[in-house]
Amino acid sequence: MQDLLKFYELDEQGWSWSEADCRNVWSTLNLIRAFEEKSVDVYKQGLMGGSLHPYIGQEAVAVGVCMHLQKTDYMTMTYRGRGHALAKGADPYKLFAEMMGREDGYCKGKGGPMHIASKEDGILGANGIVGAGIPIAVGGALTAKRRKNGQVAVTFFGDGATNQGAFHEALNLAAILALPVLFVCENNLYSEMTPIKDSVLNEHLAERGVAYRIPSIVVDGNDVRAVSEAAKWAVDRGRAGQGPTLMEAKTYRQLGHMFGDAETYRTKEEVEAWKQKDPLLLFRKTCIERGLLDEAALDELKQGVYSQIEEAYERAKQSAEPRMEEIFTDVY
Ligand SMILES: Cc1ncc(C[n+]2csc(CCOP(=O)(O)OP(=O)(O)O)c2C)c(N)n1
Ligand SMILES: [Mg+2]
Repeated sequence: MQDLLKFYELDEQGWSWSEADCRNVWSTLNLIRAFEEKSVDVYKQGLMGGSLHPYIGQEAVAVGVCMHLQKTDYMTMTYRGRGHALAKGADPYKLFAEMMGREDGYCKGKGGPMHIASKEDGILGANGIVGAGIPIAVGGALTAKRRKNGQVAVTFFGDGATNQGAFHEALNLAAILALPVLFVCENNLYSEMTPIKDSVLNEHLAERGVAYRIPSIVVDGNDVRAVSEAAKWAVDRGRAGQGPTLMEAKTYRQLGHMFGDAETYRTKEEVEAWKQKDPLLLFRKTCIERGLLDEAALDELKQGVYSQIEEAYERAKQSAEPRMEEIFTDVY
């Protein structure tokens, strides 16, 4: 049974991305970072409603996985899900508009920062209920399997969500029906303020997939290259009708659980040590060391993305508030 558990190690010698691949990945990593930084800034000014759970530090997981998805593939994610939406091709303008309660937002401004859904992008929804997106993705995978068209479903959730019943039910059903779904557990070591070691005895959460006979991979979630290669393997299995995969990506959120969280539960040294393993920093270093992109090219791409985010925000700020006639539409 232990054969089902894999510790994914990147083959440094065999790794080869083109300059174009590196440009795309670097741009998307920065797109998410810039979007999240801007969101924190705007939130501080009181211009956004709801709660904001920043994704800064975990970007490599969304980018490494979503680069293997098509628009038609299904995806669910948590309240920390704007990064995943961007990685799957969502429009930053419509995301900002949603977060600011504007008519042009993905859910016409009624969802806010925690509830992004977009049919045209295959995004079945971010979710404020811990673990609730997991069975929804399994439903998407069942649809995909019946269509027999190679579609897959991916669900992103946290370490804390693996203690929810919905996680276990969803894994079992996906295993028994051999559904094309990739379960991505972003283990950022904390569930709100509770360290994972105080709630789970397993050293690796991927062991939980093995219990349901699901191939399960542990990967460095801050190395976008490793996440990408592991995700490719899993997504290809799904498309080929070989069933589900669980991926545990070890990562870290650099900011608090949510905006305004009193960070008394972890040390400055711990946060600092993880900042040294920042996913953008690591990828930048690789591009330079391998001679794929130089400092100037990396900075130019980064600046372009930061300007794009600034423009999207300014446009969203000027956009229309929902009309009074919309007050009872899309409300259940
Ligand atoms: C069913 C349910 N229980 C509790 C909560 C409160 N809550 C919100 S986020 C969170 C922590 C979840 O941690 P994890 O799954 O590790 O995800 P992370 O926030 O670290 O990305 C909790 C307990 C909730 N939203 N839903
Ligand atoms: Mg967590």
